[in-house]
Amino acid sequence: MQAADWRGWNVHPDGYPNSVALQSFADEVSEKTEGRLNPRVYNNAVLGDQPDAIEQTRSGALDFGNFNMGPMGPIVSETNVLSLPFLFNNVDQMYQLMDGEIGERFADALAEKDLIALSWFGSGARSFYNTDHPIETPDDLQGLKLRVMNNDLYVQMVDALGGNATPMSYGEVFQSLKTGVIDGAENNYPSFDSSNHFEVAKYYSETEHLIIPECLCVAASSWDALSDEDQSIVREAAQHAAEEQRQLWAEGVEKSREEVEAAGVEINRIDDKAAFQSRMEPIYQAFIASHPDLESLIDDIRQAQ
Ligand code: GTR
Repeated sequence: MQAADWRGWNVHPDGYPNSVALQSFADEVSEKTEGRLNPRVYNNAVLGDQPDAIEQTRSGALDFGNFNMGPMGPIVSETNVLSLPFLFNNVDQMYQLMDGEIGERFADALAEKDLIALSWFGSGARSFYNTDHPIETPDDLQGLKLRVMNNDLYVQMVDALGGNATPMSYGEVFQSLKTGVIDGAENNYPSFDSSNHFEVAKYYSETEHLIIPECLCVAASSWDALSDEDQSIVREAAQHAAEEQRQLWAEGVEKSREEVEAAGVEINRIDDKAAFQSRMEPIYQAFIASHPDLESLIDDIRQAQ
């Protein structure tokens, strides 16, 4: 077989847990295939924004990528379940479920759309931040213009909380915060930190409304072109990368939290999230009404916790 160069998409900068783990994946694959396969990771979304990169990977124009299941929803409808707010109780339970039979169900759905999910990365819990004031109750979101990822469920989520949702690509958020086009956004600590959003948005409120897994996904056409031996090497390297990412993630969350706090961000914990959760009920009901086939998957996830 001829040597293949694989191109991989990554939204994050150098040094971010995912970037480090993706590089380890690339190195392990090159080494163990003795150069038959040479993956190269392109950081900072230089190959396009996330919805675009997902499509490019489906078509085989890109070979792999680390994708969040949020922007995956419009393409692989089953993965929308993972964008339902407050679905998982915590990150550990998300990992446990995604590593088991539940995760296989999502991987099957992705495979039907030509994406081979080889392992699951974490992206912690996402919370709201803004330039104006702390969010303590849902009423504090009233009237705030908030950026969300590209998925209609997030528009519904922000609407239900009284804010105005603006779907926008990740790369545009910093400038939009600075110029006042938006008042805030939502993300985990490492992204809030590495994107520099914390320089503008000085209030971070721990709503922890979304715990969304991410995949290390390979294009089906690139995967099918591999020998059995190389497929096992790639799969194993992806699993090692996920182990490393989760470890670095856990450390990174704490580090980023401390860094943004030291930079003057006011952080508030929200011990009782019930007021936020109860506003999400209509979203679950509408989702189940329009996707009755996915109700059992939601039930299985809830019951397993
Ligand atoms: C990050 C996630 C990215 C991207 C980004 C965003 O936490 O890792 O894949 O989805 O958030 O908000 O667009």
